[in-house]
Amino acid sequence: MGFAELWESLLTVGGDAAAGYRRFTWNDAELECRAWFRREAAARDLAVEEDRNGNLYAWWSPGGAAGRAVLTGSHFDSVPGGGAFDGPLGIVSAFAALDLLRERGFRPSRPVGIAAFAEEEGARFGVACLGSRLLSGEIDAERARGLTDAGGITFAEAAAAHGLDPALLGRDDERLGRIGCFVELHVEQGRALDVPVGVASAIWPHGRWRLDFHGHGDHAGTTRLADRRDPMLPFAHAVIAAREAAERHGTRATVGKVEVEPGGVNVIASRVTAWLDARGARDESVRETVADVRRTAEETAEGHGVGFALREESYTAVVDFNTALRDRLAAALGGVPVLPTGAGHDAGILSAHLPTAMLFVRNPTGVSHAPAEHAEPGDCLAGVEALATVLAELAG
Ligand code: HGY
Ligand code: MN
Ligand code: MN
Ligand code: MN
Repeated sequence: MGFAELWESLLTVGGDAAAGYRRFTWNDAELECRAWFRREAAARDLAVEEDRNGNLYAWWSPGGAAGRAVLTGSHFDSVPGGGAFDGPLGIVSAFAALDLLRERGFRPSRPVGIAAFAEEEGARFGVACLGSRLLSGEIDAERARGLTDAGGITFAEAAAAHGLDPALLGRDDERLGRIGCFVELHVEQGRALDVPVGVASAIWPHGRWRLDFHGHGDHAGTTRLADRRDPMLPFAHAVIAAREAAERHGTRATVGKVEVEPGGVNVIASRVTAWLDARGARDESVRETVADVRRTAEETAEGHGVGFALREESYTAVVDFNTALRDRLAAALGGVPVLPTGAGHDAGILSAHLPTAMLFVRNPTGVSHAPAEHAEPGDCLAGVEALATVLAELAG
């Protein structure tokens, strides 16, 4: 089956392209993607496994293939209102690349696997790359078990409902020992590529911080301004401070999610919870950005008699991809651009545990995490060819 048919067969799953996808870990849409994965793997006689952390694998291990596997793949889950390509492109391209290699009579000397990592966006449980962090031990299993979704369901409860044993969540040495390297193909999420395919050099440091503002709920009409302890005000200052700090430190700070309680039009909020996403080319400039936001939030919260707390929820230092592998792939592809990204990926998490690399496919809109995210069919095919070349190079 060619890429286009594979892509079409997956694209119909997982929500409304126009309004954006809502594929959240183990919700109906994401489960349909997982079922798609199992069908396509079975159709190719690939052995399917789901590991203790909810990550899926399809293995191609023909007779004679031995040694540590070459793993490719990506994730199915999306951000709320996300695009079609972020994640799924890497998985569909992996199946299409295997089809190409088989059509050309290629037989790998080592196993080749396709992975679908769980909760890469962290859109349900709040921590990005949760599946690959658990696999590699980059997150404490007890902390992961306690993560909750918007409905108050813990990751442990959701994992159990999915048939996993929550007690087993965590680092999987045996599985990691079976993987020799991981190469993730991903749609480029900025405007940096002007040719179909590129290779990643690095991932910017990036993190997520939770800001809690505790005020005093009261009546919007009868409460004098002098008597108010309105958490909305320090929250608003913090949002502006994030933008100003980002301009000052050359970083990218975003507040894209906020929860207000109780959320009544005629009610002064009692509490506001917001999340700060901050990234930049250098660790210290990211830290300085967050410190500036914290300072403004603390000062304005105090001035309004509002309690404030800031908590780091995840942080990933700069990821410099394995240069030998990166250069080997760029050479195998005949010399393609090598570029950094401000987007986080499972390949970034795993890079501390095994050689990893990333291929980027051009995105003409440069938009990501929104319905306008796009890759042209010709560039997708170039991505599949590049991935097939890379897999043949590494598993030959
Ligand atoms: O948030 C990110 O950078 C990635 O798309 N998960
Ligand atoms: Mn993403
Ligand atoms: Mn992604
Ligand atoms: Mn009333």
